[in-house]
Amino acid sequence: MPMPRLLPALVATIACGLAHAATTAGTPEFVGTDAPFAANAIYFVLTDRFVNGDPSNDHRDQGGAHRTFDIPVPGAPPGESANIGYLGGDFKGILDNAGYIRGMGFGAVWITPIVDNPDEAFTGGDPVTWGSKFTDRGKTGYHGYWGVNFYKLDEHLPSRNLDFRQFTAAMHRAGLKVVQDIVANHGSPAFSMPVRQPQYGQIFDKDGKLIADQQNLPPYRLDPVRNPLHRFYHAYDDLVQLSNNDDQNPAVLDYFVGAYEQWADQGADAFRIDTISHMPTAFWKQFAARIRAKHPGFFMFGEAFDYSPDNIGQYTWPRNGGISLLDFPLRGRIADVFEHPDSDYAKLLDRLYLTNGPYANPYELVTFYDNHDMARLNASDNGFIDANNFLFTARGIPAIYYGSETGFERGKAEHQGNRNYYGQQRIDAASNSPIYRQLKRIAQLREHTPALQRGLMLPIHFAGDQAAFYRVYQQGDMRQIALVLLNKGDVAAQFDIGDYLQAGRWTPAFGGNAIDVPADGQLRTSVAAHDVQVWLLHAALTRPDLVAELTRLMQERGHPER
Ligand SMILES: [Ca+2]
Ligand SMILES: [Ca+2]
Ligand SMILES: [Ca+2]
Repeated sequence: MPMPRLLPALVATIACGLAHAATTAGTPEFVGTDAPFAANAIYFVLTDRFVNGDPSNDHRDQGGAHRTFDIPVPGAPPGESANIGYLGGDFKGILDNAGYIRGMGFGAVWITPIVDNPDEAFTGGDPVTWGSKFTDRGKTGYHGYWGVNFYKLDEHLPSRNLDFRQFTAAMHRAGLKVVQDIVANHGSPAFSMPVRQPQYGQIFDKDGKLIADQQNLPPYRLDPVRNPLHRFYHAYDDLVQLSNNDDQNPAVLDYFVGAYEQWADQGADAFRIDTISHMPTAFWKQFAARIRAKHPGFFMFGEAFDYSPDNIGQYTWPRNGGISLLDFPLRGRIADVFEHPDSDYAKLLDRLYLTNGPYANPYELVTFYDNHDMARLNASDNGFIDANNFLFTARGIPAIYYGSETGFERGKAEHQGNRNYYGQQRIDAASNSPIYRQLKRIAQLREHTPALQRGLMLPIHFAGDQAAFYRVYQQGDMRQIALVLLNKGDVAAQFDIGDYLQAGRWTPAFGGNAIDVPADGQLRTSVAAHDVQVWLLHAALTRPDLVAELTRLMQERGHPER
């Protein structure tokens, strides 16, 4: 941190003066974020593992001696399985279930990378065994993160009359935005193969011309000075055997800006950026500026797989490109709290960073409890229900990994079933799961409640099995105060809320009788075990201590360097 400690206070003082000047004219604005994308909750699909909507694009005979379809991970215990081949999921499978996803209360679907990946299983690296990490031998590009031509769709994804442009258009008609997962740090595994394999370590341009080739050489043997095909890469390694794109080479930036502009032009609504911390912020600043020059306000969030907010906050700052992030630091605490019934809600509090935190805007972070790169949440059904009740009411943009709505493969890491095929049958039976039913209830509430999407968050009680906080959205004609009460205990809990409670008629969002709260009164209610209540008041803010606290939250909302 290059800034002296004094400066944040100075900046806050200036901001305070500005906010004051702006608000004297009318009703003050209390908003967590104005980013339109934050209105959506995200459903994250590993496309190949969701639903096979079109068997004609499965390419089951692909790869010859290194075939690519249906490759079980060896060493599975009885009754368990994992797979490192393609299993057939495609655009059609997602589109066929757009109603299922939309109906659950999601407004966006994040899909794994769509670009062309190698047509053989990889023969280098370390062998994939049950539960192993950072092993790739025998694996295919079913996950999409091993791009070889970033301008071309992988052949497993589209169907007749369903290319990417047609897919995004159909998703939009179904009320869903498409978040495209993008990679710029690396291509495919590029060395350690016993015999060189086609496409691995190579990159092709828009016209199919070879523009980079690691030639199965270890990075230190690359010769970018003399060999033009080596110039795309650093001559040192980064992640396992993956090629390491040279962020200093302007041709690399041009290539990726061109590719991802193409997909944005074809209807991608937002980007999730893979391995963002493996490229310097200078690269991302230029990348974001060029994408947004054509697509103003284009929302992007990065994956910096790091639980330290000190390390990752910088990516969100405007001077570094203003790219939001997956909220890893909060994710760590969410897993701690909801995997362990005896945990304390207070553990979440200090990872919210609601004032003077490390992020440009904590309300734009994408919040989650698991994904494809870590063990799925290892919680009971009640643990999932409690986690979802928190995720969909607290600050941030919730992202749910496919299958979590039924507790699919809970606790399982990558080569233990984390990425298993979900399939139409499980989707059709999802409503039998109590996790699904409660998720749908709270996600639909968020969908209809601006304060829960983008409102300021004011915590009032985080202790033991209970949490209580306000979410406040006051802008233009919209004036909404939500009081959220969470109980993760096994018995009903009494809440007596008086702190900052504005007088008025509070209505329970899930139905029931309103409560008329007098001035300096209390809202008293009992929240059932593993349940949530949200009370709403639609009125301008008048209670002085509440207004003062929200004004402070507003002024100190982001990092001083924002
Ligand atoms: Ca298919
Ligand atoms: Ca391919
Ligand atoms: Ca790198």
